[in-house]
Amino acid sequence: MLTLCGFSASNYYNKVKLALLEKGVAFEEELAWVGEVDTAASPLGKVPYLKSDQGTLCESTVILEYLEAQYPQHPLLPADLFAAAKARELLRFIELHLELVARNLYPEAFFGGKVSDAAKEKTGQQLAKNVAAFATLTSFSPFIGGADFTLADVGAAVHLPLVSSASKIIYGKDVLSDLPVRDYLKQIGERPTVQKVNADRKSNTEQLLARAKAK
Ligand SMILES: N[C@@H](CCC(=O)N[C@@H](CS)C(=O)NCC(=O)O)C(=O)O
Repeated sequence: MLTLCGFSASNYYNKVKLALLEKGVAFEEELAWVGEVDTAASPLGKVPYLKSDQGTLCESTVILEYLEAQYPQHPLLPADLFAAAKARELLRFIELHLELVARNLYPEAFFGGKVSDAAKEKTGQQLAKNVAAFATLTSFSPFIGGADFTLADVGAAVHLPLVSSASKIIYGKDVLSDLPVRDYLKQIGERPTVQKVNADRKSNTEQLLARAKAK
């Protein structure tokens, strides 16, 4: 049995959770807040990490690749190797060039902290450039990279809402608003798997905020 460790407010945790649900692979969840992580499994103390009969794995994309290879059912990568690489390209873009850049804004956007004006400006410039580049790779017809739901959609489902809301809160404008992201998220939000992830995210976020208040 696989055990997914972390917490459901985390977008990286939800990326792996959504892939497991889409693939129909049985798993259990183990709650591990930041600061309570088993660092033998995740040496940087980050979530998610996966426990399996063979040992533990951290880094969400590594876990996704392992799941694809180990559980071929309901594939989330096309059989054609080039098409699969294109899906990975899109996933990498979303994570590295959108989510990780927007993450600079999260302390102020979501956690009551402060981000300097210089950091906001630099992040805004990077996001503008990266969103324009990202747009050239997307299709939204109907899925983010084309006809099939792939790992790129798994990443998009959990990361794009945060990029949108963080930029909206900090700049008063959603950096993704020129792309059909809202309609796309609405459409994939109809999948039962995405609904489950989002419902768990909401209740876990309430727990997270209550914990932060109590500290
Ligand atoms: N590259 C990592 C990123 C995971 C990550 O940043 N997780 C956040 C929660 S969304 C975390 O654990 N942050 C705590 C920390 O960095 O100390 C992955 O893909 O798994």
